Amino acid sequence: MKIYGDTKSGNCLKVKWVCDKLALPYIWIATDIMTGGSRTLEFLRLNSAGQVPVAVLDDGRPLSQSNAIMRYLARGSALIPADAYQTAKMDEWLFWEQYSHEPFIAACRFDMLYLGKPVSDLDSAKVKRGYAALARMEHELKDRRFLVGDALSLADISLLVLEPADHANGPLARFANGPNGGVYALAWHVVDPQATAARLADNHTCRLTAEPVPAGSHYTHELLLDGARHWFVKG
Ligand SMILES: N[C@@H](CCC(=O)N[C@@H](CS)C(=O)NCC(=O)O)C(=O)O
Repeated sequence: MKIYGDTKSGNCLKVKWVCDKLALPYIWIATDIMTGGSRTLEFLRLNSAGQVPVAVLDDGRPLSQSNAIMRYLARGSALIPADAYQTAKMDEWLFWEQYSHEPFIAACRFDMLYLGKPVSDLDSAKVKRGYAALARMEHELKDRRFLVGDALSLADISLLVLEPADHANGPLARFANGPNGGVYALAWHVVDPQATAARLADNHTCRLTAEPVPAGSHYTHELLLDGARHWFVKG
């Protein structure tokens, strides 16, 4: 299987994490959306929406939309609850993510990470809606570790938030100190950072440190990927 993606994109990382978690083999095709990588004729044949991620199955059939890809890849695994009601609850979160979380959180991340905008230049309406989404997650996770039932599911993976180190004081930072370490702590259920670093080392500049960063920060681990810094809290 091939995955066309950009490691700065949360939607692409969602798919990547599912593959890594389930040890599914794949070839990562780095696609730079800022230089038209998702607008070439070849790419548009795979996804006429011109967006990553796209998975191309071994028989050549393409599949887009991060949550659809995750759902396909994780079929039959523990990442999708066996119980029909619980599965529907997972889907409830996935739809909510696309409508009420991703358009705001991902948009802010895009502006900061891709366009290099300072926090002060972010669209305040989007920041506000992003806050609201994270606040709801914090509330839901107050007394439990997972969004659905008592096990990790695609809902948790879809709603993970990565906060680039450069924006640790940014609009989303205050959620890092939430109950259970906040939504950030979920990352550790999904990503084995050592294995991820080893896997990515072939195609990416990737370094993992376990030094406390920075002094007084809630974060305990740092992953450097293609020059972008991702911080994680060990959950
Ligand atoms: N709902 C889609 C969103 C995909 C999406 O917005 N992809 C962005 C990167 S995160 C992209 O490819 N943008 C390039 C463009 O729209 O030209 C999903 O979940 O896969």
